[in-house]
Amino acid sequence: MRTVYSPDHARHDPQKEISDGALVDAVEKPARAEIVKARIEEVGLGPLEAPTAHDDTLIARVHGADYLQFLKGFWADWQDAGRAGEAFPFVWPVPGLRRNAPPRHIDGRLGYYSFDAGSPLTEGTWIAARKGADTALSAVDIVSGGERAAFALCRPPGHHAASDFYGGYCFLNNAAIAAEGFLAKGAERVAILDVDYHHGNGTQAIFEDRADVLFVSLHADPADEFPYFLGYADETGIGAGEGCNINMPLAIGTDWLAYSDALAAALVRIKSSRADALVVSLGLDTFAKDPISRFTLESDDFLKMGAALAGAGLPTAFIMEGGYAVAELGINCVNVLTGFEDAA
Ligand code: OKP
Ligand code: ZN
Repeated sequence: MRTVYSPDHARHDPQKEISDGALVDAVEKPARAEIVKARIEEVGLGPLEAPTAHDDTLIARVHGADYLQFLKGFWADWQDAGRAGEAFPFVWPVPGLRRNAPPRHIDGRLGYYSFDAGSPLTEGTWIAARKGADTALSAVDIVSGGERAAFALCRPPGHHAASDFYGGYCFLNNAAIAAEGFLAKGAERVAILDVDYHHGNGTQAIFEDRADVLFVSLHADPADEFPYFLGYADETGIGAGEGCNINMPLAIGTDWLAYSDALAAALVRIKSSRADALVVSLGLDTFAKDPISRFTLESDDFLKMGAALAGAGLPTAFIMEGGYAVAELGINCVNVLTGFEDAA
């Protein structure tokens, strides 16, 4: 399998994040992508290729123009305001306040375009995220060119980013952009399967009123886990998209036995959707030793996950999302990809 990778992911190198009431070491680190790259090389998964440059057309189908402008110009604005360190928002326009236009003040704009205080915005965030979108679109190009599958080693992740806000370590929604890529290449319908431990609230929000993109997500019950405010089973889609959003919240402690049942059900739904292509939001934070998550999958289970995904029988773009047990992240991620290849 061919992998798309850019060293520019490392331009997003947050040092600290706000978590559990403290400023602690950031977990969404460049080492995550580097250990996956090293494992790809170690097992000889296939070539590593630089992303090709794509213009903003498909990104603009996913994100608002003003949000993109905010991200692109943020670091200069932050510096103009006399700030030097990593940026964290601290006030949000929740229901009861107004969210009709971005405020002038940088702190107001930070809150306007975000949903959590746990996602450091740094000097290199925009370039890394933008290159991540190119990475996702380049994987779609490879698959559209005839390969059964390709892997986009995106970093930072994307599935929490909605059309006009960031959060959950995510800034541009790479999986959503990949889905738009398949549609632009002629797919009539695309399925997105999100196997990250956390609900992909951004991806859901982007597509929940549309029938051309089916979103299916397996994740920790949001009543007990981030992002808390989306991802419940009764969110089935809106308007034309009714029936095209499927959330499968799973209990804290879920193991492969229960997980694989839910995955099989998700794949049945995807197979019956007549989708022309599959985007997998590939988070590896369902791993038992993940430091911020509470499922109990083991490394070998990721081989079985890959084989199950191949059973959908679709051209597939894998998009890297979360996974924070860095020492085992390369093994777990590449296990999904080799499990897929061996079964495809
Ligand atoms: C991003 B992805 C724990 C803080 C957790 C948010 C987690 C974002 C996960 N104390 N912060 O879905 O892997
Ligand atoms: Zn996650």
